[in-house]
Amino acid sequence: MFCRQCEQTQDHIACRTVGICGKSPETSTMQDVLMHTVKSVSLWAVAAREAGASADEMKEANSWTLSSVFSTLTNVNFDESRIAEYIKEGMTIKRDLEQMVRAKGGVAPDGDVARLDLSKMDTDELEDFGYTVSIPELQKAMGNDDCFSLVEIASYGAKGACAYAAHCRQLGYVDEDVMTGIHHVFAKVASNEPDMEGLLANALRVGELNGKILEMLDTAHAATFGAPEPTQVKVTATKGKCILVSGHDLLDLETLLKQTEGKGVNVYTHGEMLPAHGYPGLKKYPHLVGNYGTAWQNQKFEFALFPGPVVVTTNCILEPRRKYKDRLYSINEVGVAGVKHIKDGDFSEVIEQAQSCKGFPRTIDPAEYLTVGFNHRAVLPLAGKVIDAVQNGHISRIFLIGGCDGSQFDRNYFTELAEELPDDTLILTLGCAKNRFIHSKKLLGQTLANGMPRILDMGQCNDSYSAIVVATELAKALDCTVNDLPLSLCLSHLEQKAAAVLLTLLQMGVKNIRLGPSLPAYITPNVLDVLVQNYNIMPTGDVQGDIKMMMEGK
Ligand code: FS2
Ligand code: SF4
Repeated sequence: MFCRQCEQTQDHIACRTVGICGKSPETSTMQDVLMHTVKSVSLWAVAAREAGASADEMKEANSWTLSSVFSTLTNVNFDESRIAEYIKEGMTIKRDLEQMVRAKGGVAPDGDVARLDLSKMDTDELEDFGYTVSIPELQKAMGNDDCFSLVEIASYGAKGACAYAAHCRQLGYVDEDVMTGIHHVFAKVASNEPDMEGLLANALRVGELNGKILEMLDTAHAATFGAPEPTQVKVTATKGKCILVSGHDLLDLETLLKQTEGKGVNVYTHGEMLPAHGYPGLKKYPHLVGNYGTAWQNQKFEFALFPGPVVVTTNCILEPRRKYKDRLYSINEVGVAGVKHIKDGDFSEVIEQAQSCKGFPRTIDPAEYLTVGFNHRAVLPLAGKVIDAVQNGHISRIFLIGGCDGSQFDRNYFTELAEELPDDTLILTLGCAKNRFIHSKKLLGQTLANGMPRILDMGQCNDSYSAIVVATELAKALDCTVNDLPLSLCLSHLEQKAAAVLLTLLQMGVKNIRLGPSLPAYITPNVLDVLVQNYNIMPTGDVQGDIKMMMEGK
Protein backbone atom coordinates (compact mmCIF):
# COMPACT_ATOMS: atom_id res chain seq x y z
CA MET A 1 0.00 0.00 0.00
CA PHE A 2 0.98 3.61 -0.41
CA CYS A 3 -1.45 6.16 1.01
CA ARG A 4 -0.68 9.77 1.87
CA GLN A 5 -4.09 11.32 1.52
CA CYS A 6 -4.28 12.62 5.08
CA GLU A 7 -2.15 14.61 7.50
CA GLN A 8 -1.50 11.79 9.96
CA THR A 9 0.37 9.76 7.34
CA GLN A 10 3.34 7.73 8.57
CA ASP A 11 6.52 9.80 9.08
CA HIS A 12 4.86 12.54 6.99
CA ILE A 13 5.73 10.49 3.92
CA ALA A 14 3.08 7.78 3.36
CA CYS A 15 1.49 4.80 5.07
CA ARG A 16 3.25 1.86 3.45
CA THR A 17 2.64 -1.18 5.64
CA VAL A 18 -0.62 -0.44 7.41
CA GLY A 19 -2.48 2.86 7.78
CA ILE A 20 -1.98 5.00 10.87
CA CYS A 21 -5.80 5.06 10.66
CA GLY A 22 -5.83 1.25 10.80
CA LYS A 23 -6.52 0.73 7.08
CA SER A 24 -5.18 -2.61 5.87
CA PRO A 25 -2.98 -2.86 2.77
CA GLU A 26 -5.75 -4.89 1.10
CA THR A 27 -8.42 -2.24 1.70
CA SER A 28 -6.01 0.53 0.68
CA THR A 29 -5.17 -1.23 -2.59
CA MET A 30 -8.83 -1.91 -3.26
CA GLN A 31 -9.54 1.80 -2.72
CA ASP A 32 -6.87 2.62 -5.33
CA VAL A 33 -8.77 0.38 -7.76
CA LEU A 34 -12.04 2.07 -6.83
CA MET A 35 -10.57 5.53 -7.48
CA HIS A 36 -9.33 4.30 -10.85
CA THR A 37 -12.87 3.09 -11.57
CA VAL A 38 -14.19 6.54 -10.59
CA LYS A 39 -11.89 8.09 -13.21
CA SER A 40 -13.13 5.67 -15.85
CA VAL A 41 -16.80 6.32 -15.01
CA SER A 42 -16.06 10.07 -15.02
CA LEU A 43 -14.64 9.93 -18.56
CA TRP A 44 -17.81 8.21 -19.74
CA ALA A 45 -20.04 10.54 -17.70
CA VAL A 46 -18.43 13.53 -19.45
CA ALA A 47 -18.95 11.84 -22.85
CA ALA A 48 -22.57 10.97 -22.01
CA ARG A 49 -23.39 14.57 -21.08
CA GLU A 50 -21.66 15.83 -24.22
CA ALA A 51 -23.88 13.41 -26.15
CA GLY A 52 -26.94 15.03 -24.55
CA ALA A 53 -27.66 12.84 -21.47
CA SER A 54 -30.21 14.46 -19.18
CA ALA A 55 -29.86 14.97 -15.40
CA ASP A 56 -32.31 12.12 -14.94
CA GLU A 57 -30.22 9.78 -17.08
CA MET A 58 -27.12 10.68 -15.03
CA LYS A 59 -28.76 10.02 -11.66
CA GLU A 60 -27.24 6.60 -11.03
CA ALA A 61 -23.74 7.60 -12.14
CA ASN A 62 -23.94 10.68 -9.91
CA SER A 63 -25.09 8.76 -6.88
CA TRP A 64 -22.54 5.97 -7.36
CA THR A 65 -19.74 8.52 -7.76
CA LEU A 66 -20.58 10.25 -4.48
CA SER A 67 -20.91 7.05 -2.44
CA SER A 68 -17.85 5.37 -3.92
CA VAL A 69 -15.60 8.36 -3.47
CA PHE A 70 -16.91 9.02 0.06
CA SER A 71 -16.08 5.42 1.02
CA THR A 72 -12.38 6.09 0.28
CA LEU A 73 -12.01 9.04 2.66
CA THR A 74 -9.91 8.70 5.81
CA ASN A 75 -11.75 6.82 8.57
CA VAL A 76 -14.86 5.99 6.56
CA ASN A 77 -14.77 2.43 5.25
CA PHE A 78 -12.38 -0.31 6.33
CA ASP A 79 -14.42 -3.13 4.79
CA GLU A 80 -12.63 -4.47 1.71
CA SER A 81 -15.68 -6.42 0.57
CA ARG A 82 -17.82 -3.25 0.50
CA ILE A 83 -15.14 -1.48 -1.58
CA ALA A 84 -15.13 -4.45 -3.98
CA GLU A 85 -18.93 -4.10 -4.30
CA TYR A 86 -18.55 -0.43 -5.27
CA ILE A 87 -16.04 -1.47 -7.96
CA LYS A 88 -18.45 -4.06 -9.42
CA GLU A 89 -21.31 -1.52 -9.40
CA GLY A 90 -18.98 0.99 -11.07
CA MET A 91 -18.34 -1.42 -13.91
CA THR A 92 -22.09 -1.74 -14.49
CA ILE A 93 -22.53 2.04 -14.39
CA LYS A 94 -19.66 2.43 -16.87
CA ARG A 95 -21.18 -0.14 -19.24
CA ASP A 96 -24.56 1.67 -19.08
CA LEU A 97 -22.88 5.01 -19.81
CA GLU A 98 -21.00 3.46 -22.74
CA GLN A 99 -24.27 2.19 -24.19
CA MET A 100 -25.83 5.62 -23.66
CA VAL A 101 -22.96 7.38 -25.46
CA ARG A 102 -23.19 4.99 -28.42
CA ALA A 103 -27.01 5.15 -28.55
CA LYS A 104 -26.88 8.96 -28.63
CA GLY A 105 -24.20 8.97 -31.31
CA GLY A 106 -21.65 10.53 -28.93
CA VAL A 107 -17.88 10.35 -29.02
CA ALA A 108 -16.31 7.57 -26.92
CA PRO A 109 -13.36 8.64 -24.77
CA ASP A 110 -10.02 7.13 -25.61
CA GLY A 111 -7.24 5.54 -23.58
CA ASP A 112 -6.64 2.77 -21.05
CA VAL A 113 -8.64 4.36 -18.24
CA ALA A 114 -11.70 4.69 -20.48
CA ARG A 115 -11.30 1.05 -21.60
CA LEU A 116 -10.97 -0.22 -18.03
CA ASP A 117 -12.76 -3.53 -17.56
CA LEU A 118 -12.58 -5.14 -14.13
CA SER A 119 -15.93 -6.90 -14.33
CA LYS A 120 -14.54 -10.42 -14.46
CA MET A 121 -11.80 -10.03 -11.84
CA ASP A 122 -12.03 -11.73 -8.46
CA THR A 123 -10.77 -10.07 -5.26
CA ASP A 124 -7.17 -11.31 -5.68
CA GLU A 125 -7.03 -10.11 -9.28
CA LEU A 126 -8.46 -6.73 -8.29
CA GLU A 127 -5.75 -6.41 -5.65
CA ASP A 128 -3.04 -7.32 -8.17
CA PHE A 129 -4.43 -4.70 -10.51
CA GLY A 130 -4.42 -2.20 -7.63
CA TYR A 131 -0.63 -2.32 -7.42
CA THR A 132 -0.44 -1.11 -11.04
CA VAL A 133 -2.52 2.00 -10.28
CA SER A 134 -1.02 2.92 -6.91
CA ILE A 135 0.15 6.47 -6.21
CA PRO A 136 3.87 5.72 -6.88
CA GLU A 137 3.02 3.95 -10.18
CA LEU A 138 0.83 6.81 -11.42
CA GLN A 139 3.43 9.36 -10.29
CA LYS A 140 6.13 7.48 -12.18
CA ALA A 141 3.94 7.28 -15.28
CA MET A 142 3.37 11.04 -15.20
CA GLY A 143 7.06 11.75 -14.77
CA ASN A 144 6.63 15.15 -13.10
CA ASP A 145 6.32 15.26 -9.31
CA ASP A 146 5.02 18.82 -9.15
CA CYS A 147 2.26 18.11 -11.64
CA PHE A 148 1.45 14.92 -9.77
CA SER A 149 1.25 16.91 -6.53
CA LEU A 150 -1.48 19.00 -8.20
CA VAL A 151 -3.22 15.78 -9.27
CA GLU A 152 -3.25 14.65 -5.65
CA ILE A 153 -4.41 18.05 -4.36
CA ALA A 154 -7.34 18.01 -6.81
CA SER A 155 -8.15 14.33 -6.14
CA TYR A 156 -8.17 14.61 -2.36
CA GLY A 157 -10.05 17.91 -2.49
CA ALA A 158 -12.59 16.31 -4.84
CA LYS A 159 -12.96 13.44 -2.37
CA GLY A 160 -13.92 15.94 0.34
CA ALA A 161 -16.28 17.74 -2.05
CA CYS A 162 -17.96 14.41 -2.94
CA ALA A 163 -18.40 13.65 0.76
CA TYR A 164 -20.12 16.99 1.31
CA ALA A 165 -22.23 16.41 -1.82
CA ALA A 166 -23.19 12.97 -0.46
CA HIS A 167 -24.48 14.70 2.70
CA CYS A 168 -26.53 17.01 0.42
CA ARG A 169 -27.89 14.04 -1.55
CA GLN A 170 -29.04 12.41 1.67
CA LEU A 171 -31.28 15.46 2.18
CA GLY A 172 -32.53 15.29 -1.41
CA TYR A 173 -30.25 17.97 -2.86
CA VAL A 174 -28.26 17.04 -6.00
CA ASP A 175 -27.02 19.68 -8.44
CA GLU A 176 -26.39 18.39 -11.96
CA ASP A 177 -23.99 21.28 -12.73
CA VAL A 178 -21.93 20.40 -9.67
CA MET A 179 -21.87 16.73 -10.66
CA THR A 180 -20.83 17.70 -14.18
CA GLY A 181 -17.95 19.65 -12.62
CA ILE A 182 -16.95 16.73 -10.36
CA HIS A 183 -16.83 14.32 -13.32
CA HIS A 184 -14.74 16.82 -15.31
CA VAL A 185 -12.28 17.08 -12.41
CA PHE A 186 -11.80 13.30 -12.26
CA ALA A 187 -11.66 13.09 -16.07
CA LYS A 188 -8.79 15.60 -16.03
CA VAL A 189 -7.03 13.55 -13.35
CA ALA A 190 -7.55 10.43 -15.50
CA SER A 191 -5.50 11.92 -18.33
CA ASN A 192 -2.39 11.80 -16.08
CA GLU A 193 -0.70 14.36 -18.34
CA PRO A 194 1.91 16.75 -16.89
CA ASP A 195 -0.05 19.88 -17.73
CA MET A 196 0.92 22.25 -14.87
CA GLU A 197 -1.44 25.09 -15.77
CA GLY A 198 -4.42 22.82 -16.47
CA LEU A 199 -3.86 20.86 -13.28
CA LEU A 200 -3.62 24.02 -11.16
CA ALA A 201 -6.89 25.23 -12.70
CA ASN A 202 -8.40 21.79 -12.01
CA ALA A 203 -7.45 22.04 -8.31
CA LEU A 204 -8.96 25.52 -8.01
CA ARG A 205 -12.07 24.28 -9.83
CA VAL A 206 -12.48 21.76 -7.00
CA GLY A 207 -12.45 24.67 -4.54
CA GLU A 208 -15.11 26.49 -6.55
CA LEU A 209 -17.34 23.40 -6.79
CA ASN A 210 -16.91 22.71 -3.11
CA GLY A 211 -17.99 26.27 -2.28
CA LYS A 212 -21.25 25.61 -4.16
CA ILE A 213 -21.69 22.27 -2.42
CA LEU A 214 -21.14 23.80 1.03
CA GLU A 215 -23.72 26.48 0.25
CA MET A 216 -26.17 23.79 -0.88
CA LEU A 217 -25.54 21.78 2.30
CA ASP A 218 -26.18 24.85 4.44
CA THR A 219 -29.47 25.45 2.61
CA ALA A 220 -30.42 21.78 2.85
CA HIS A 221 -29.79 21.63 6.61
CA ALA A 222 -31.72 24.83 7.35
CA ALA A 223 -34.61 23.86 5.04
CA THR A 224 -34.90 20.41 6.60
CA PHE A 225 -34.26 21.09 10.28
CA GLY A 226 -34.78 24.88 10.62
CA ALA A 227 -32.18 27.62 11.06
CA PRO A 228 -29.76 26.75 13.86
CA GLU A 229 -30.03 28.94 16.93
CA PRO A 230 -27.80 29.38 20.00
CA THR A 231 -28.63 26.46 22.29
CA GLN A 232 -27.23 25.11 25.53
CA VAL A 233 -26.27 21.45 25.33
CA LYS A 234 -25.95 19.30 28.42
CA VAL A 235 -22.64 17.45 28.43
CA THR A 236 -23.23 15.40 31.56
CA ALA A 237 -25.19 12.17 31.90
CA THR A 238 -28.94 11.79 32.35
CA LYS A 239 -30.14 8.64 34.09
CA GLY A 240 -31.54 6.02 31.71
CA LYS A 241 -31.09 3.79 28.69
CA CYS A 242 -29.16 5.42 25.89
CA ILE A 243 -27.91 5.44 22.30
CA LEU A 244 -24.92 7.46 21.07
CA VAL A 245 -24.79 8.91 17.53
CA SER A 246 -21.54 10.11 15.97
CA GLY A 247 -20.59 11.48 12.54
CA HIS A 248 -22.21 14.17 10.43
CA ASP A 249 -25.53 12.95 8.97
CA LEU A 250 -28.33 14.84 10.71
CA LEU A 251 -31.05 12.95 8.82
CA ASP A 252 -29.94 9.67 10.42
CA LEU A 253 -30.15 11.32 13.82
CA GLU A 254 -33.67 12.56 13.04
CA THR A 255 -34.74 9.09 11.86
CA LEU A 256 -33.40 7.57 15.08
CA LEU A 257 -35.11 10.24 17.20
CA LYS A 258 -38.44 9.45 15.53
CA GLN A 259 -37.99 5.71 16.00
CA THR A 260 -37.00 6.08 19.70
CA GLU A 261 -39.98 8.28 20.62
CA GLY A 262 -41.80 6.75 23.58
CA LYS A 263 -39.33 3.86 23.83
CA GLY A 264 -37.68 5.03 27.08
CA VAL A 265 -34.30 5.52 25.41
CA ASN A 266 -32.28 8.75 25.50
CA VAL A 267 -30.15 9.82 22.55
CA TYR A 268 -26.74 11.51 22.89
CA THR A 269 -24.57 13.11 20.23
CA HIS A 270 -20.84 12.52 19.85
CA GLY A 271 -18.07 14.25 17.88
CA GLU A 272 -19.29 16.15 14.82
CA MET A 273 -22.94 15.46 15.76
CA LEU A 274 -22.75 18.05 18.60
CA PRO A 275 -24.08 20.96 16.48
CA ALA A 276 -27.30 18.97 15.86
CA HIS A 277 -28.62 20.40 19.15
CA GLY A 278 -28.90 23.86 17.58
CA TYR A 279 -31.50 22.84 14.99
CA PRO A 280 -35.17 23.45 15.96
CA GLY A 281 -36.23 20.32 14.06
CA LEU A 282 -33.92 18.14 16.16
CA LYS A 283 -33.83 19.81 19.57
CA LYS A 284 -37.64 19.56 19.78
CA TYR A 285 -37.20 15.88 20.71
CA PRO A 286 -36.99 15.82 24.53
CA HIS A 287 -35.11 12.50 24.49
CA LEU A 288 -32.19 14.15 22.61
CA VAL A 289 -30.73 14.74 26.05
CA GLY A 290 -27.17 15.86 25.44
CA ASN A 291 -23.68 15.36 24.11
CA TYR A 292 -21.24 12.72 25.28
CA GLY A 293 -17.46 12.64 24.76
CA THR A 294 -15.21 14.66 22.52
CA ALA A 295 -13.73 14.23 19.03
CA TRP A 296 -13.50 11.07 16.89
CA GLN A 297 -9.95 10.08 17.85
CA ASN A 298 -11.05 9.45 21.44
CA GLN A 299 -13.77 6.98 20.46
CA LYS A 300 -11.84 3.88 21.54
CA PHE A 301 -12.09 5.08 25.15
CA GLU A 302 -15.36 6.95 24.96
CA PHE A 303 -17.40 4.30 23.10
CA ALA A 304 -16.02 1.63 25.44
CA LEU A 305 -17.39 3.53 28.46
CA PHE A 306 -20.76 4.45 26.94
CA PRO A 307 -23.45 2.21 28.49
CA GLY A 308 -25.43 1.61 25.29
CA PRO A 309 -25.12 1.07 21.53
CA VAL A 310 -23.27 3.52 19.27
CA VAL A 311 -24.18 4.48 15.69
CA VAL A 312 -21.50 6.03 13.45
CA THR A 313 -23.18 7.82 10.55
CA THR A 314 -20.13 8.98 8.61
CA ASN A 315 -16.50 9.79 9.22
CA CYS A 316 -14.71 9.30 11.45
CA ILE A 317 -14.84 5.65 12.52
CA LEU A 318 -11.92 3.62 13.85
CA GLU A 319 -11.36 -0.14 13.98
CA PRO A 320 -13.34 -0.95 17.14
CA ARG A 321 -12.08 -2.55 20.32
CA ARG A 322 -13.64 -5.89 21.34
CA LYS A 323 -15.13 -4.05 24.33
CA TYR A 324 -17.76 -2.30 22.21
CA LYS A 325 -17.65 -3.95 18.78
CA ASP A 326 -20.95 -5.78 19.39
CA ARG A 327 -22.56 -2.45 20.36
CA LEU A 328 -21.29 -0.58 17.30
CA TYR A 329 -23.34 0.08 14.13
CA SER A 330 -22.34 1.68 10.86
CA ILE A 331 -24.66 3.27 8.29
CA ASN A 332 -24.40 4.82 4.80
CA GLU A 333 -20.87 4.76 3.30
CA VAL A 334 -19.26 3.84 6.63
CA GLY A 335 -18.10 0.28 7.09
CA VAL A 336 -15.89 -1.95 9.20
CA ALA A 337 -15.72 -5.71 8.61
CA GLY A 338 -17.67 -7.53 11.34
CA VAL A 339 -19.60 -4.42 12.46
CA LYS A 340 -23.39 -4.45 11.99
CA HIS A 341 -24.53 -2.19 9.14
CA ILE A 342 -27.90 -0.45 9.32
CA LYS A 343 -29.92 -0.67 6.12
CA ASP A 344 -33.01 1.27 4.97
CA GLY A 345 -32.96 3.53 8.05
CA ASP A 346 -34.22 0.71 10.31
CA PHE A 347 -32.80 1.26 13.82
CA SER A 348 -34.94 -1.42 15.55
CA GLU A 349 -31.95 -3.63 16.41
CA VAL A 350 -30.09 -0.65 17.92
CA ILE A 351 -33.12 0.33 19.99
CA GLU A 352 -33.63 -3.23 21.25
CA GLN A 353 -29.98 -3.42 22.25
CA ALA A 354 -30.22 -0.05 24.05
CA GLN A 355 -33.16 -1.39 26.05
CA SER A 356 -31.12 -4.41 27.14
CA CYS A 357 -27.99 -2.38 28.03
CA LYS A 358 -27.38 -0.85 31.47
CA GLY A 359 -27.73 2.82 30.54
CA PHE A 360 -26.55 5.62 32.82
CA PRO A 361 -27.30 4.78 36.49
CA ARG A 362 -27.79 8.39 37.63
CA THR A 363 -28.13 11.98 36.48
CA ILE A 364 -25.01 14.05 37.12
CA ASP A 365 -25.77 17.09 39.28
CA PRO A 366 -24.80 19.86 38.80
CA ALA A 367 -25.01 19.44 35.06
CA GLU A 368 -22.50 21.05 32.69
CA TYR A 369 -23.30 22.75 29.40
CA LEU A 370 -21.78 23.94 26.13
CA THR A 371 -23.39 26.41 23.75
CA VAL A 372 -23.77 25.63 20.03
CA GLY A 373 -25.80 27.01 17.13
CA PHE A 374 -23.83 30.07 15.94
CA ASN A 375 -24.58 29.40 12.30
CA HIS A 376 -24.22 32.47 10.05
CA ARG A 377 -27.97 33.03 10.45
CA ALA A 378 -27.41 33.56 14.18
CA VAL A 379 -24.09 35.45 13.85
CA LEU A 380 -25.01 37.95 11.12
CA PRO A 381 -27.61 39.72 13.32
CA LEU A 382 -24.66 40.30 15.71
CA ALA A 383 -22.48 41.77 12.94
CA GLY A 384 -23.26 45.37 13.94
CA LYS A 385 -22.26 44.59 17.53
CA VAL A 386 -19.03 42.93 16.34
CA ILE A 387 -18.15 45.84 14.07
CA ASP A 388 -18.82 48.38 16.86
CA ALA A 389 -16.69 46.34 19.25
CA VAL A 390 -13.85 46.13 16.70
CA GLN A 391 -14.07 49.89 16.05
CA ASN A 392 -14.18 50.91 19.71
CA GLY A 393 -11.41 48.46 20.64
CA HIS A 394 -13.50 46.00 22.65
CA ILE A 395 -12.55 43.25 20.19
CA SER A 396 -8.86 43.42 19.28
CA ARG A 397 -9.04 40.69 16.62
CA ILE A 398 -11.21 37.84 15.33
CA PHE A 399 -9.82 34.32 14.97
CA LEU A 400 -11.20 31.36 13.09
CA ILE A 401 -9.77 28.24 14.72
CA GLY A 402 -11.28 25.10 13.30
CA GLY A 403 -11.07 22.15 10.96
CA CYS A 404 -10.28 18.53 11.75
CA ASP A 405 -8.98 17.12 14.98
CA GLY A 406 -6.60 14.17 15.30
CA SER A 407 -4.62 12.29 17.90
CA GLN A 408 -1.12 13.73 17.41
CA PHE A 409 0.38 15.48 20.39
CA ASP A 410 1.29 18.58 18.35
CA ARG A 411 -2.40 19.30 17.83
CA ASN A 412 -2.24 20.79 21.37
CA TYR A 413 -1.12 23.85 19.41
CA PHE A 414 -4.80 24.65 18.84
CA THR A 415 -5.63 24.31 22.56
CA GLU A 416 -2.73 26.53 23.57
CA LEU A 417 -3.53 29.03 20.85
CA ALA A 418 -7.15 29.44 21.98
CA GLU A 419 -6.13 29.61 25.64
CA GLU A 420 -3.26 32.07 25.11
CA LEU A 421 -4.99 34.57 22.82
CA PRO A 422 -5.76 37.93 24.46
CA ASP A 423 -9.10 37.94 26.32
CA ASP A 424 -10.49 40.63 24.01
CA THR A 425 -10.30 38.40 20.91
CA LEU A 426 -13.39 36.76 19.42
CA ILE A 427 -12.97 33.09 18.46
CA LEU A 428 -15.11 31.55 15.73
CA THR A 429 -14.85 27.79 15.45
CA LEU A 430 -16.21 24.82 13.52
CA GLY A 431 -15.36 21.20 12.76
CA CYS A 432 -14.19 18.60 15.23
CA ALA A 433 -11.00 20.63 15.93
CA LYS A 434 -13.06 22.76 18.32
CA ASN A 435 -12.86 19.89 20.81
CA ARG A 436 -9.28 21.02 21.40
CA PHE A 437 -10.57 23.99 23.41
CA ILE A 438 -14.36 24.20 23.89
CA HIS A 439 -14.13 22.10 27.07
CA SER A 440 -11.24 24.22 28.42
CA LYS A 441 -12.03 25.43 31.95
CA LYS A 442 -10.06 28.55 31.11
CA LEU A 443 -12.37 29.46 28.24
CA LEU A 444 -15.76 27.98 29.16
CA GLY A 445 -18.43 30.65 29.56
CA GLN A 446 -16.16 33.61 28.74
CA THR A 447 -17.83 36.73 27.41
CA LEU A 448 -16.50 39.86 25.70
CA ALA A 449 -16.85 43.43 27.02
CA ASN A 450 -20.05 43.88 24.97
CA GLY A 451 -21.64 40.80 26.57
CA MET A 452 -21.20 38.52 23.54
CA PRO A 453 -19.92 34.98 24.11
CA ARG A 454 -16.21 34.90 23.31
CA ILE A 455 -16.36 31.56 21.46
CA LEU A 456 -18.95 31.12 18.74
CA ASP A 457 -19.37 27.50 17.60
CA MET A 458 -20.55 27.65 13.99
CA GLY A 459 -21.10 23.91 13.62
CA GLN A 460 -19.56 20.90 11.90
CA CYS A 461 -16.83 21.06 9.28
CA ASN A 462 -19.90 20.62 7.01
CA ASP A 463 -20.89 24.14 8.11
CA SER A 464 -17.74 25.85 6.81
CA TYR A 465 -20.04 27.89 4.59
CA SER A 466 -21.08 29.81 7.73
CA ALA A 467 -17.53 31.09 8.21
CA ILE A 468 -17.38 32.12 4.55
CA VAL A 469 -20.67 34.04 4.80
CA VAL A 470 -19.69 35.80 8.04
CA ALA A 471 -16.26 36.84 6.69
CA THR A 472 -17.73 38.00 3.38
CA GLU A 473 -20.54 39.97 5.03
CA LEU A 474 -18.18 41.62 7.56
CA ALA A 475 -15.91 42.63 4.67
CA LYS A 476 -18.89 44.11 2.81
CA ALA A 477 -20.01 46.05 5.89
CA LEU A 478 -16.50 47.44 6.43
CA ASP A 479 -16.04 48.08 2.71
CA CYS A 480 -12.86 46.01 2.47
CA THR A 481 -11.78 42.56 1.33
CA VAL A 482 -11.75 39.45 3.53
CA ASN A 483 -7.95 39.73 3.58
CA ASP A 484 -8.19 43.23 5.07
CA LEU A 485 -10.44 42.20 7.95
CA PRO A 486 -8.98 41.99 11.46
CA LEU A 487 -9.34 38.22 11.05
CA SER A 488 -6.78 35.41 11.31
CA LEU A 489 -7.44 31.87 10.12
CA CYS A 490 -5.77 28.95 11.84
CA LEU A 491 -6.93 25.64 10.43
CA SER A 492 -6.34 22.18 11.78
CA HIS A 493 -6.01 19.81 8.86
CA LEU A 494 -6.49 16.04 8.80
CA GLU A 495 -8.52 14.56 6.00
CA GLN A 496 -9.97 15.28 2.60
CA LYS A 497 -12.93 17.41 3.68
CA ALA A 498 -10.35 19.84 5.08
CA ALA A 499 -8.49 19.73 1.75
CA ALA A 500 -11.73 20.68 -0.05
CA VAL A 501 -12.44 23.59 2.32
CA LEU A 502 -8.87 24.83 1.96
CA LEU A 503 -9.19 24.82 -1.85
CA THR A 504 -12.47 26.76 -1.53
CA LEU A 505 -10.77 29.43 0.59
CA LEU A 506 -7.81 29.65 -1.81
CA GLN A 507 -10.07 29.84 -4.83
CA MET A 508 -11.85 32.76 -3.10
CA GLY A 509 -8.47 34.48 -2.80
CA VAL A 510 -8.22 34.19 1.01
CA LYS A 511 -4.63 34.72 2.13
CA ASN A 512 -2.48 34.25 5.25
CA ILE A 513 -4.05 30.95 6.35
CA ARG A 514 -2.07 29.04 8.98
CA LEU A 515 -2.33 25.29 8.48
CA GLY A 516 -1.23 22.65 10.94
CA PRO A 517 -0.05 20.70 12.69
CA SER A 518 1.98 19.90 9.56
CA LEU A 519 1.51 20.40 5.85
CA PRO A 520 0.24 17.49 3.75
CA ALA A 521 2.92 15.07 2.48
CA TYR A 522 1.56 15.26 -1.07
CA ILE A 523 2.54 18.91 -1.53
CA THR A 524 5.98 19.20 -3.16
CA PRO A 525 8.31 22.11 -2.25
CA ASN A 526 7.71 23.76 -5.65
CA VAL A 527 3.93 23.56 -5.33
CA LEU A 528 4.23 24.88 -1.79
CA ASP A 529 6.23 27.82 -3.17
CA VAL A 530 3.37 28.61 -5.55
CA LEU A 531 0.89 28.48 -2.63
CA VAL A 532 3.11 30.71 -0.51
CA GLN A 533 3.66 33.23 -3.30
CA ASN A 534 -0.01 33.41 -4.28
CA TYR A 535 -1.73 32.94 -0.93
CA ASN A 536 0.93 33.33 1.76
CA ILE A 537 -0.18 30.02 3.24
CA MET A 538 1.87 29.18 6.36
CA PRO A 539 2.49 26.18 8.58
CA THR A 540 1.56 26.67 12.22
CA GLY A 541 4.65 27.39 14.32
CA ASP A 542 5.37 28.38 17.88
CA VAL A 543 2.15 29.48 19.63
CA GLN A 544 3.49 32.71 21.18
CA GLY A 545 5.31 33.69 17.99
CA ASP A 546 2.21 33.00 15.89
CA ILE A 547 -0.01 35.01 18.26
CA LYS A 548 2.36 37.97 18.08
CA MET A 549 2.35 37.88 14.29
CA MET A 550 -1.38 37.36 13.95
CA MET A 551 -2.18 40.20 16.36
CA GLU A 552 -0.07 42.38 14.02
CA GLY A 553 -2.19 41.16 11.10
CA LYS A 554 0.51 38.93 9.63
FE1 FS2 B 1 -13.60 15.53 12.02
FE2 FS2 B 1 -13.42 13.40 10.88
FE3 FS2 B 1 -15.68 16.65 10.02
FE4 FS2 B 1 -13.33 15.37 9.37
S1 FS2 B 1 -14.98 13.87 12.47
S2 FS2 B 1 -11.77 14.80 11.02
O1 FS2 B 1 -13.48 13.46 8.85
O2 FS2 B 1 -15.16 15.55 8.69
O3 FS2 B 1 -14.18 16.90 10.73
FE1 SF4 C 1 -2.42 6.67 6.29
FE2 SF4 C 1 -4.24 8.64 6.24
FE3 SF4 C 1 -4.08 6.90 4.24
FE4 SF4 C 1 -5.02 6.13 6.63
S1 SF4 C 1 -5.96 7.61 5.20
S2 SF4 C 1 -3.61 4.99 5.33
S3 SF4 C 1 -3.68 7.34 7.97
S4 SF4 C 1 -2.51 8.41 4.83
